[in-house]
Order: sequence, then C-alpha cells, then structure tokens
Amino acid sequence: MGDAFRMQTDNGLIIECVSGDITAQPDMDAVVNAANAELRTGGGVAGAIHRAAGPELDAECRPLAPIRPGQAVITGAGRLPNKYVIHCLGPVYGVDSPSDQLLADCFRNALLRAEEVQARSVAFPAISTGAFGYPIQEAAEVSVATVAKELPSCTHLRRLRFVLFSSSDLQVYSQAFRAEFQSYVQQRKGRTP
Ligand code: AR6
Repeated sequence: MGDAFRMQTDNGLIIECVSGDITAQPDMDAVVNAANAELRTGGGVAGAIHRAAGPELDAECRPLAPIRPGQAVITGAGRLPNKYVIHCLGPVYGVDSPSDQLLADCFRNALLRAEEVQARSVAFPAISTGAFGYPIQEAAEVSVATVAKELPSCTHLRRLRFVLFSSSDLQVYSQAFRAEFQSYVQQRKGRTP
C-alpha cells in the first residue's frame, strides 16, 4: 500500500501504519480497544474485539468498569491471538473536554499499561474517530504527537502499529507520522556512514 508508513528508530523500534482490522493482528502482544465506559461490546472496534475475543473478555472487563474518558485498563485477550487488550475510553468530540487532552491521555495511559506488562508490541486503532466523532485529521495529529512524546519511556516496546480501517484514514495517519518524524528521518539521511 503506497500510503502506508513504516520507520525504524535508532534504538530499533519499528513504527508503522497499516490498513486492516484490529482483531487480525496476531503478531502483536497487545491490541487497543476503542471502548465504551462500561467496557461492553458495542459498534466499531469494541464490537469487533468482543465478538472475536468471546465471553471470557466480557467477564474480565466487568469488574473494571466503568472507566472515565482518557483512562486505560488492561485485560487478557480471550480468544484473540494476542496476550492483552488495553481498553481506552476516548472523548466524545465536543462533549468530553478538553477533547485533545483526553485523547492524548488515552494514548499515554495505554502505553503505560503496555509498559507495566512489558509488552513488546502494541497496535492502536484510531480511537474516538468513529462513533465518538473526532475529526480524523485532528485526531491523527494529537495521537501521533502523544505517541512521539511517550516513546522514550516505553523501554520494552519494539513495535508500535496503527491499524486504520480505511485507506483514506491510513493516508491521514501516515502523513501525520511523516510530518512528526520528518526531522528525525532527515537527520538520519544526512548522516555520514
Ligand atoms: N479495526 C480497526 N479499526 C476499526 C474497526 C476494526 N475492526 N472497526 C472500526 N474501526 P469506533 P470510537 C475504526 O466507533 O469513535 C463503540 O460503539 C473506525 O472506522 O470503534 O472511539 C463503542 O462501544 C474509526 O475510525 O470508536 C463506544 O461506545 C475508529 O476505528 C464507541 O463506539 C474508531 O471507531 C467508541 O467510539
């Protein structure tokens, strides 16, 4: 896919954007759920994750609910091919405010949960950009900036993936990553071997 983004940092971390389904990422230790406050099944990502993971995930979620916008909690992954699901409640755009800070909290807290279990790979969907109405461009900028800021604290992480559902969303997130990491990539290219 021409618009996909992939880079490797100096310390070996792979960052990538792909199009696909968050429930079909078998090489990831953890996948992130764009959850609802009750941590139940729903539409979009939450529906797909709960359908694929089965009742075991629902049972594990119940004692952890409800969660607040920006919060992230971690469970096992039921029948999904991953070890963990990290459930984030994104902000409803224009209702839960400030939306940008709450969306940033989701990514920061999800990466913290991943670090606590020493996850080596994590896949995120585009939290809040479906039913919760966050404009895709703004969400991409907030998400990518937050991830870039938090990465130095993620000592166990070797691979970070964004899984976008449509090719236009993939293009937006890939472009946001290119813009964020442009100076980093140019510095690398400018180096003498
Ligand atoms: N894999 C990857 N991305 C997906 C998938 C999938 N299987 N399905 C949808 N997307 P949403 P939100 C994209 O609505 O906005 C739920 O009903 C989708 O195109 O899942 O945080 C919950 O129960 C969009 O870009 O999450 C909550 O009530 C993005 O994932 C509420 O929706 C997020 O869409 C959460 O809303």
